Amino acid sequence: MNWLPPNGALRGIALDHLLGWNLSIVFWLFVAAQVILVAALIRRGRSGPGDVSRNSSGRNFFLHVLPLLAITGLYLWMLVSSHHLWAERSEMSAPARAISVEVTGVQFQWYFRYPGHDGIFGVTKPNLVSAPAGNPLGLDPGDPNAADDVVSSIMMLPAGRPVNITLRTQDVIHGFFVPGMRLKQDAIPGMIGHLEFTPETPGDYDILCSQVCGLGHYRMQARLRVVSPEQFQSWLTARENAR
Ligand SMILES: [Cu+2]
Repeated sequence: MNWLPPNGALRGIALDHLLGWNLSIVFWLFVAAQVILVAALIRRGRSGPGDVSRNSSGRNFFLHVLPLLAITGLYLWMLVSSHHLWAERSEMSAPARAISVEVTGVQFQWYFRYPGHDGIFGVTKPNLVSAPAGNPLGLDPGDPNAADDVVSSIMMLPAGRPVNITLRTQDVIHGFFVPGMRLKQDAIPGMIGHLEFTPETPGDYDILCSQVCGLGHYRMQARLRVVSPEQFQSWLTARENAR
């Protein structure tokens, strides 16, 4: 899987391996289907025209039922193993330790909001949304919970801590895509999405939009910076005090 960008998330390598397994299984099933198809055509060609009485009723089990059962078992394994891994990745073993971030897609930018000291996201109102006035998410100044909210255009995260993402969009469908974290989910208008992962390796990662969301789609990019817990705390504190 060396065509994938370097992984920085917990269980990311396991996901890559599963992807590799699934792709190779599907590839060899495809090859086997083509071989069987060609072999059947050759056999039928040799038996001559009009000779359609040959059937395999006595060998039904080995020819039909057994391969069907084997393939069903294979697909069940793929289903169960991927669900198992997804549950492991999303598992919030220590919810109190998880850090909450709200991700909002806007044509053509990503915004990241941290709830601040109180741990509660303040109320936002669509009629207050104004990027030129410095309030791109429409934070309500009348709500005390909004007073310490931090809004950023870069996503800062501490390494080794689970992240609980709330995903929103202000206009059209956007796709929150972080290849380095093996993360991809659509933000749907009118819905709130949830996504969990744990960044492990400090560094910079690309955040893209995976849905063609308009003329500026190509430049809808942001940066995820994974730093040490101390660096993250000092960044967050500086942002909170700046408000
Ligand atoms: Cu977009």
